[in-house]
Amino acid sequence: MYYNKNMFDSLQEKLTKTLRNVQGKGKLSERNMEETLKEIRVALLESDVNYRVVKDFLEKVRQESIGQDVLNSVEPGQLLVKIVHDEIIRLLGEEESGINFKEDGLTSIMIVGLQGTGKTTQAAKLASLLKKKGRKPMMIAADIIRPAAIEQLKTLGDQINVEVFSKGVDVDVLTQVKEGIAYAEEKGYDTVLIDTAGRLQIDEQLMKELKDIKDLIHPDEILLTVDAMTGQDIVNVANAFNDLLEVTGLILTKFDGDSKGGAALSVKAVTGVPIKFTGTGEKISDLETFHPDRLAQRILGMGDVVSFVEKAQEEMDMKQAEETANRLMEGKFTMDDLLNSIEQSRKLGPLSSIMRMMPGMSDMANAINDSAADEELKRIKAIIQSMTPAEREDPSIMRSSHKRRIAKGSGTRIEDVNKLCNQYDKMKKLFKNMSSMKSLFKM
Ligand SMILES: Nc1nc2c(ncn2[C@@H]2O[C@H](COP(=O)(O)OP(=O)(O)O)[C@@H](O)[C@H]2O)c(=O)[nH]1
Ligand SMILES: [Mg+2]
Repeated sequence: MYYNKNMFDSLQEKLTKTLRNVQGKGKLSERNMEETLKEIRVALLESDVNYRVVKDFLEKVRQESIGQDVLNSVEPGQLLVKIVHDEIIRLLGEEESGINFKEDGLTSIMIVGLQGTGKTTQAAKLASLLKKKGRKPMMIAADIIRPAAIEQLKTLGDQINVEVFSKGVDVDVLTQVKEGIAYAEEKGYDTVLIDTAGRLQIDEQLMKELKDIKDLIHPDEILLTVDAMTGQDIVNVANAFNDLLEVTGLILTKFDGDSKGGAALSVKAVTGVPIKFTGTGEKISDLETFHPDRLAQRILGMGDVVSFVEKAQEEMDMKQAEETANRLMEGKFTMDDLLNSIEQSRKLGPLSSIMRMMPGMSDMANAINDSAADEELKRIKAIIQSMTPAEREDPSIMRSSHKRRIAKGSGTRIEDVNKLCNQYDKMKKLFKNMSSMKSLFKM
């Protein structure tokens, strides 16, 4: 899970502060414990978590704490962190729940939700995700009140190379869906995503239309998009849809926004419907499978190492990385290798957001000046690019005159060039030592 902005920052800050106060304490007195629980309560409520959810949450934490004999344990503070962490996971849904695909034949997924919550966008994002996983998706335009809505879906379909079935605005919705399904079966698609209409508010007509579609095709999934920015009302909306349609999963959209996040935390607990995906931006690739444990870790400021690694693997050119690693181990390390590794790591995003995903680094991340770090890396890149191939291969051949030329060519100072050369030497030595160790141990 990768967040550009930090929806849960303020909750995280408060919780870590509270939990830090009790961590390291040899013993936790009853009064201490009560105080901590009170602080957690305030933090949750201030972050918009539903009050009943908060009550239940604290009750569970208290019970667990007593059950685990926190008051006498060696490091009660840490245990409390663990208990709170587990309870947050419980809130969010204990396990990941993906799409229920039919073993055989066409899987149908209805996407429902209020207007503007991101149905059409998520339909396309999901189609694209499924396609990447080797499925053959098609989309049906079932929001046919406005021609623009059909156009929007078609444009997205073109972008991701997924066919969109639509007979225009003159056909009624049920016919549209029915013919769409028949068409998908005939064409050998294995998944259809149905982009339905929404309204600004829940109304009878909309609900009837959705119910009729449901009764007609008995979809395998009914996914409800809810806008994380909506706040507390999210829970009411989700309840209303679920009561009528028995929603099978939630997609929390606009997770990249800066709402307080608490409503998003409550929605699973209140409705019982699992969160399946989060929408984290407007781009097609901004849809992520929801991992309760990872979000819980992040909320507690424990970092999100798993996501970090995944993100890294996704973005890095693995083959190139491997080649570089091999060269390093052979004791060959050129300026080009250095440049490559810098460019690879830049693909992960701004330094501060990378740091934020590491355990215990969030304070430091806040202190990082991304633009300064960026400047430094740009400088290094310019310097390396001003070297001749021979110099990149073996920087030790460079004399002062060469360095002056490079400084001039890259718009830097000769001190900058020297600094880079020193860093390079250090790294090279380090890798040499590593490779001699490797041969020593015959790894
Ligand atoms: N920031 C952000 N914007 C989103 C996200 N999902 C959708 N949007 C935007 O929200 C607006 C409404 O989306 P749309 O799919 O048309 O909503 P619909 O009316 O439910 O079909 C569009 O401008 C989308 O680009 C998301 O996850 N994050
Ligand atoms: Mg739409």
